[in-house]
Amino acid sequence: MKLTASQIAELAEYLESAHLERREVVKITDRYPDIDMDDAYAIQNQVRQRKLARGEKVVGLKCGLTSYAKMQQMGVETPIFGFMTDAYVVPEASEIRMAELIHPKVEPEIAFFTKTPIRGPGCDIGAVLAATDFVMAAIEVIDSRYRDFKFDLVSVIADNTSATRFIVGGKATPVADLDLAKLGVVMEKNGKVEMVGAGAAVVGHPATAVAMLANHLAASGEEIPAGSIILSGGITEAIPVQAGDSISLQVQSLGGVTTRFV
Ligand code: OOG
Ligand code: MG
Repeated sequence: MKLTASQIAELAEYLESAHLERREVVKITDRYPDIDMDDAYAIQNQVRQRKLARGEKVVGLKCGLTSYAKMQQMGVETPIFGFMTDAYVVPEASEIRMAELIHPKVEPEIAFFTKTPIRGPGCDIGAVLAATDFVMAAIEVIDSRYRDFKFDLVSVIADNTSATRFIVGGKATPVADLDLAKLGVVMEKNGKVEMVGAGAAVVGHPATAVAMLANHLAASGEEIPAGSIILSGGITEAIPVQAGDSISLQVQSLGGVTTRFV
């Protein structure tokens, strides 16, 4: 770790205030170029503590930069992880107010709902599937607190991996008869196809991303709790949205989910 406890607390306040006040800020490495991954997760943890103190409840966790396209773009080989609170949940087919966000983008994901805890180290696809109650189609809305949505790895980890909203929908489907790697995904904006992909774009298999999350948590003695929602990571690049845009995601075998920005 390169930062002191008070620097970590200060940066958590800096990022959480930007989130609450919906404004973009200079990325934290501009001021502290030596921040390492442990510092970054420590800042994210304090952002989480601040939200819990505000009365929010953690409902799930997310994996990010799991698609080969995004990883290559960022020059990284491991995904990043964040948390989601009840304040990030958007009911299916309801509207998302642009006034509550900075410069949002949407991405297609597969959401896992856990029925038993998932514990690393050594967690693999099988352990994840065995602990999964069902999967659903999900649209994640990401909204980096950094200026122009530009950041480096440690900055985005500290900023809770740009987490802000998510919508799940379609059919809650048990995984037993699904091949998640082969599921086709089509995302439309205003009725026009914008992104196509398949589950395998996420580290070969979306459940692998969840296993990596469990193994990451194990390093600090934590686990994925039962009853969690896990977003396994964007299958394609994220697309920017504006007021008036309708987004529709179809995932093969899982059905569709829609949302609208106003
Ligand atoms: C970081 C979060 C990425 C995903 O699914 O890859 C993410 C970002 O690109 O802002 O949620
Ligand atoms: Mg995502």
